[in-house]
Amino acid sequence: MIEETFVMIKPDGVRRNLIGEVVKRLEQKLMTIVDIRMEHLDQGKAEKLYEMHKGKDFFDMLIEYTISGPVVLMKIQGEEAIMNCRIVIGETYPEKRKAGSIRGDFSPYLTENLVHAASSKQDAKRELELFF
Ligand code: FUP
Repeated sequence: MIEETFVMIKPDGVRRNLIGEVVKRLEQKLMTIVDIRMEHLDQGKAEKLYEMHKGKDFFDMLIEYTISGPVVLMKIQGEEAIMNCRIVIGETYPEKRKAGSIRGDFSPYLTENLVHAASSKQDAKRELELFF
């Protein structure tokens, strides 16, 4: 089933000139970018994106990192796009990441992990409404 989802290249991905790499990997998985823009998120928008983590010990650090530079916001369309974009970006925890995923190939860190992708249908809808 064709779905739409939200993917964001985080500030470290932009700083490391990995925009093209991320876009290439999404497109080679047949995910289509239907909208894209660059933005430097303010604290309010970053806190909305990560509202499910409010109150956790890593929340403040996560927000500070998310607003540390411009990000690339993308609306992605494709077959089972929510699941397939998650496969392309890789696992949350470094010990679970596989080589061949973006996080697995480019980030050894838990927080600075280059890219975000919505992890459920509800999150995809909420995040797309927040940014597009
Ligand atoms: P993910 O969907 O893979 O980005 O992971 P989560 O929604 O669980 O977490 C959001 C972000 O918080 C992740 F990108 C990494 C970061 N994080 C931490 O910094 N510390 C933690 O203990 C858990 C997550």
